[in-house]
Amino acid sequence: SIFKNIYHAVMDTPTKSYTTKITIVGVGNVGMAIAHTILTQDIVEELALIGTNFDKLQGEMLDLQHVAAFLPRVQIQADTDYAITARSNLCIIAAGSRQNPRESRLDLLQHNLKIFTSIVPKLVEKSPGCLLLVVTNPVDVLTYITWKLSGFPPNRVIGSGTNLDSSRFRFLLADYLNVNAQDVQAYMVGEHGDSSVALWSSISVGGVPILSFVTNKSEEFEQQVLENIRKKVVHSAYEVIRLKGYTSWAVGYSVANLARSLLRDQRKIHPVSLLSKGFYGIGDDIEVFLSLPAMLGRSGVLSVAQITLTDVEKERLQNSAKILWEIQRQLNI
Ligand code: 6V0
Repeated sequence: SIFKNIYHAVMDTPTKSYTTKITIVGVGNVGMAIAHTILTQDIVEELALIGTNFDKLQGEMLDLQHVAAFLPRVQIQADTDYAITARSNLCIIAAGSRQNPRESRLDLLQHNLKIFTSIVPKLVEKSPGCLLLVVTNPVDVLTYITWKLSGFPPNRVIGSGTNLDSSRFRFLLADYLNVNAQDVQAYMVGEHGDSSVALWSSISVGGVPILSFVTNKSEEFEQQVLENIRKKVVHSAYEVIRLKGYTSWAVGYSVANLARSLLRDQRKIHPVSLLSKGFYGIGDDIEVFLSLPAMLGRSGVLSVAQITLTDVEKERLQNSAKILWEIQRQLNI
């Protein structure tokens, strides 16, 4: 060796692993954007990639390994065999079909449901103590399915949900107000998709509630502008898909940001898909996952923020829950 090991006689190998490990299932556009972004965040020592095409996996692995000279050291493995996922702290599922331009997220469900029944039990077997983070669409229903298939307590099963919608929302508000998006606090909650709910009542910019200063201007005009921004958020995924065929970078950053909050025990608030029964007037009998602002840490969902909603917001959220519940009732799981 080019290094002389002076501790040879006394060096011990600890049995417990102190490394942090993430598995990503699905190495398509989204899975690889997540993998790439995670590498830039310095949050893991090990990364395992799982897919169905061995050559594609090896190619992606090599391409990422060749970044080693520029980024913190991460041991990267890629295989079709789940053995490489053992002892992961966090497993991210981005496998499955994506919507084509004329398809809604819910149309995807039947196809991706079948894929999940083959993925989730294998992840759980190899990493019984992990957190599960679902990205595949329709993300809310698939997070519910993952929860059912895993047998995990609900705090350890999370969907990326409206974390991405919220960052789109913050970008559009910041663009309109000509401020920095990082100073805009704004949440979209509910379904990641067509029935998502913008929480106008809690938006603030640098601590100034947005509704208090738009009412100083022409209220009706501003309300219309705000509603158009909400619509734009809902349509922006369709727009990106229409233009470039898929979405990748924003979801990559959004999921890597969630991974950081979880694994580094940041106790940050993110709107993510979680078991929502009993919150915000959603009935205890309605067992759905949808996005609410939640505090995230090493144990997954630590708590749910109690934001004061207007009656309209509450009604929209409960409506989102009912839509998902109806869909789930038709599934045979
Ligand atoms: P893609 O590029 O087609 O990649 C999907 C990958 O999944 C392919 O590489 C497949 O080989 C792989 N795959 C299929 N079956 C399996 C299996 N059984 N095991 C392992 N891998 C498998 O799609 P893309 O990456 O663009 O999208 C992936 C999913 O993310 C789709 O469902 C999207 O709708 C969803 N998105 C979710 C977002 C969110 O915010 N939650 C945002 C964007 C996309």
